Amino acid sequence: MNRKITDASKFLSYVLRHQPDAIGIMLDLEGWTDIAALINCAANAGKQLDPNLIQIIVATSDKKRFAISEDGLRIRAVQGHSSDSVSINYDEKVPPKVLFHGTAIQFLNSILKVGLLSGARQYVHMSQNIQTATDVGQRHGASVVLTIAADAMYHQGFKFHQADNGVWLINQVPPQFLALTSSIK
Ligand code: HQG
Repeated sequence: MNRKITDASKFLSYVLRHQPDAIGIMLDLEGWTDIAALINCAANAGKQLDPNLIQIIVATSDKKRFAISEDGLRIRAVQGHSSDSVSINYDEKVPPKVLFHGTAIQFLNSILKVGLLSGARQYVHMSQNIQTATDVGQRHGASVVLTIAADAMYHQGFKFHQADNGVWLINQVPPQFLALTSSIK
């Protein structure tokens, strides 16, 4: 991916997930915003976007971070939000037996003590495969992968959701449902 696309993609993540106020756009509860208004407000803030660049970002995003509405007029981030103005009504979904969460070794003691917390984001993010979890953890330091007893949690009433890009979401994971992945293989 070239530099211009990466920069614009990071900018879109910033305003569509975290700080819409930074450029004066409004996100609705489902996270959607008008593409024309987004382009205008971005330009006023000194960031050049155009419909073609936005289409390329949406189509080429490795993690399918964004979606465009069927009428082509609106865009949203499909998950990863911290903004209070967004409250996506994700369907509840039955999880697979286990899910994985990649984190960095320096967070491990705290996580094993109090569980996985969503922190600044609205949800804890989990993946269905170990490689993705490993990559996610590596963003913060030396990666360690935790196995989440999703099936057991589900049967105890915890609610699981899955965003359109496949990322699994949950409010929190108490420590008793966590294990180091290598130790249970
Ligand atoms: C950790 C990327 C201490 C947690 C990725 C993580 C993902 C705790 C960090 C998405 C903790 C939060 C999300 C506790 C959790 N004590 N640390 N009790 N509970 N943590 O970035 O899951 O490229 O908010 O393990 O691919 O790393 O943005 O979450 O290390 O899908 O599209 O606190 O972001 O996608 O970090 O990543 P993050 P994450 P994008």
